[in-house]
Amino acid sequence: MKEKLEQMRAEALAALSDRGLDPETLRIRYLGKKGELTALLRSMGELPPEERPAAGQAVNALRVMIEEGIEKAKKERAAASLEKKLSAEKIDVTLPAPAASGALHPLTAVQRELEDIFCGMGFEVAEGPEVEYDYYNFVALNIPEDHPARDTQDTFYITDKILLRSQTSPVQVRTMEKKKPPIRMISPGRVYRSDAVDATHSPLFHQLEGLVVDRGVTMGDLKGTLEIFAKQLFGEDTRIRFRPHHFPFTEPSAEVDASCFACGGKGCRVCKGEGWIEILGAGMVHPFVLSNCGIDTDVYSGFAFGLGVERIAMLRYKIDDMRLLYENDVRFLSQF
Ligand code: 2NM
Repeated sequence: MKEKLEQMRAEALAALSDRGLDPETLRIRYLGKKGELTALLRSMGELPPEERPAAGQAVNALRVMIEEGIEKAKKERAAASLEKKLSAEKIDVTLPAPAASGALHPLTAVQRELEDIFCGMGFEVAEGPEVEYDYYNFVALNIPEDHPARDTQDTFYITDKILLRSQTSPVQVRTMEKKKPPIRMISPGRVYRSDAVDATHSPLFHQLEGLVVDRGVTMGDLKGTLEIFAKQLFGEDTRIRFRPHHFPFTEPSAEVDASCFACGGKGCRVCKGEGWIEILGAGMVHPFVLSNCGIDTDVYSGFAFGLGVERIAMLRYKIDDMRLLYENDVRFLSQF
């Protein structure tokens, strides 16, 4: 019995240290129902009773040794196979990205194009807070207390005096307060109005407003600037026209149309038969606005204009529903 045990211990030790052998095979070979150690345990009944306790202990000790050995071998195998899997799946983060590349969102592309046109004419880009004081959004801009734009129906108020800007003109006001003329600036950015979402409205949209203040700035300067802008945006053959309008912050004020880039002015579906497409609002900065900002109206005058970036993007890319610009559906975006 003793010899058998010794022999089995030696074999088991050799088998356990053989990494080629599956630990599960070893378990069956020694500890399974028909295993060698199980057989040995059974055969103990044939021993004389006085030898049984010692033999039992010896067999048990061997069983514990084999069990622990198998457990250890299993763990080593698992660790080795994990290591192998991990090194096979290793990702080299320094490799170049796959060839598929992203693109600018159409709104971003149009905003940059507009910025480039005005920067080419010497304008500087300025930004300002989207959470504004009603002073900068309305009061300084000569927008009266009872003007519909100031209604809580149309503007998102945070407190009595603080709101989400409904236009980017507060940035022009802040610039005029800070800087002495000459000023040539544009302010692109998000604006907020309490509008229900539909094909042409969204509570968040983007504006780009422009401002020029200097000695002797005239309506002629405004027309010339906007003509160059329209030609660069829609093509050299583009013409513009001014229609009288009213804004509280400009006097005189106008709505500005560009000749239709699709039909050249003959009338088509894009311009709804008009031959003209409205592209922006503009005017000579109201003297009240200039003096509110500390600018001497005896010396300086200015023009300003404002346009909706979504509107230009929709014209440029023939998009008929503004919601497409916000939904981020890749089937839409990947067309740009
Ligand atoms: C527009 C139309 C006309 C405008 C005026 C000013 C400021 F601050 F200088 F008075 N900024 N933007 C303006 C003028 C905006 O948007 C349709």
